[in-house]
Amino acid sequence: MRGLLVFASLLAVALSTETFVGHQVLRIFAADEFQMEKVKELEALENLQLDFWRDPSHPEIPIDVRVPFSSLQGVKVFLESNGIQYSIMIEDLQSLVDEEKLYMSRRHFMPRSVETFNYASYHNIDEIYDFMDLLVSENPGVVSKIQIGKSFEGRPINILKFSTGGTNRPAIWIDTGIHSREWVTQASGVYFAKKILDSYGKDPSLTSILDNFDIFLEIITNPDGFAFTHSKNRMWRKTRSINSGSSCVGVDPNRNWDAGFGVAGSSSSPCSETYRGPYANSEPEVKAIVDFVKSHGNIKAFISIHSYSQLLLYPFGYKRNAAADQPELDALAKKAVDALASLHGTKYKYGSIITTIYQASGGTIDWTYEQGIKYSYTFELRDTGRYGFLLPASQIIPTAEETWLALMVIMEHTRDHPY
Ligand code: 0X9
Ligand code: ZN
Repeated sequence: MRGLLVFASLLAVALSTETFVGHQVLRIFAADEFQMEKVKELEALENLQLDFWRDPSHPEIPIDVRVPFSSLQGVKVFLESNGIQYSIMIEDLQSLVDEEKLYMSRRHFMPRSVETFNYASYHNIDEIYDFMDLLVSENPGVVSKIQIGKSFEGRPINILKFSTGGTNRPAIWIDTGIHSREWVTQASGVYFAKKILDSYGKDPSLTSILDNFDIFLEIITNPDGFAFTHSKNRMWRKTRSINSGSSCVGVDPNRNWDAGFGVAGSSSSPCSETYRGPYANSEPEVKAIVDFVKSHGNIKAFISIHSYSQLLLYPFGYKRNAAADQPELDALAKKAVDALASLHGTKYKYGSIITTIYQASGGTIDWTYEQGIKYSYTFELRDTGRYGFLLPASQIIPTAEETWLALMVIMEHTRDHPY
């Protein structure tokens, strides 16, 4: 028996893939500030190894947390003894991970063209980088690839540039996957790339946008993290940089920007999922975008795409002050989420980050907004938590196509309101 156990653990080490056997995702309904504080006490206990998929925010928004098997009993007893309601949202996380793997493994043949690429499946970094090359080689007049930097582990950081000419035209930026485990976002990025090319010359609105603006699209914004979600740990969120003095790896790239860096709404602990890093722009993945945005100097809309929760958010995240353009940003957000809902009825909430979810400092769009990019938005795509980050592949296309409608509303408004 002992030998068998030793063998099993050796095997797990050899394969070194994180498993989630017995992990559950609990949905916690903290009814008031007191209960919220109680849940935060849990969050502070690092040995429980809790992974908050959705942090405590308002009493109306449930908290979602992945609990390893070894902590389950304790967490449930704690909640019950404090009278805090919860439900089990995901009974057995590993079975969802297994299903996703199985689905990916039986999907396909190597795509020889952008036409035969499987948009309804999740793909790894090699497949998406190959897709980008195919896209460029099939459409050299409209799309090109630019390497804007290298990740911590040395992977190229590539963006796609869609352009029909001109020099340093005003531009729209879209990024997906800055949090690596939010797989529906990278998959949607792939869909957007194809959609832009299919629409140019056919859809008058997209055509007029692309005749006046360049579009930059970064599909894999956190390449090391994304590779890691495929090879080792499906639930990896952060970058993969080594933290000196700690055995915990990675920085939250959405807490690493130079906007309210270090104030409340991020963690100073390298082991936290919201670790801000040693200093602003410490992550090469963030620095690459910062340098690009600054040297470009003419970006008019910046849209950073996350999942999950079904939200469309604008600045600020690090402070309570309303953005100077709040009325316009709010009205445009409403229009965008209405367009999004028109396709499949998917409901989004919208508002500023700090009022809609929670204080988050050092976030992408606070920085871009303070750089003068008025139309700075963050999406949180599907779902509201049934599957969370493990959204079934069957929802990729519906998610991407409804999101595209919202993106079009923001891009049209940007086109029609030059500043
Ligand atoms: O906490 C986050 O970074 C985002 N939620 S997620 O589940 N995708 O991790 C929300 C923060 C939104 N703020 C900015 N994008 N700046
Ligand atoms: Zn995210």
